[in-house]
Amino acid sequence: MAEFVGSPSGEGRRVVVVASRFNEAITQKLLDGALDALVKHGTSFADIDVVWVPGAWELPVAAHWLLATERYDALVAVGAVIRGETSHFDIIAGEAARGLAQVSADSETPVGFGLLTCETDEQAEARAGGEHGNKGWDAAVAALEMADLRSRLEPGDEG
Ligand code: INI
Repeated sequence: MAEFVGSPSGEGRRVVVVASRFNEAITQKLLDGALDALVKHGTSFADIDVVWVPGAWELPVAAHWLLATERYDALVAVGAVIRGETSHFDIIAGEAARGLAQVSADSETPVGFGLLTCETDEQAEARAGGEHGNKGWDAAVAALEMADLRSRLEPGDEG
């Protein structure tokens, strides 16, 4: 039996964080959490790019452009869709999530999912450095773990 698990080491990894500006008070905190996680796990600041888009809807296409450059080992997407503010919450949240999953699968590159989909501002605050942690941090750590797992699963690396 062989067992594989990635380690969230950022050393030598090039990572891009795509942040959506809608609900920026929240998304800035998610971005800060993601950057903090990347640097604390060994990613060099010089190897991190940050790209802003208007809203969650625009996250997938920006992710697609960025991963098509083949410059990055992982991408972290952060955003906040809050139901209280929109009747098309389900469309934006659902399509952003679906689009990011598709981009990750198409590019075979890890995409950390730091998109909050909440009922209220309070729920979003709680997940952006509040009592439920920081989902930007969590998404960045997951992306690093997956980038490492990908390296371990590459043919010829099975020991
Ligand atoms: N974008 C978000 O990221 N969060 C939201 O809560 C939101 N609301 O409420 O509408 C939102 N809308 C903007 C959308 O993502 C696009 O930027 C916009 O429709 C232009 O394409």
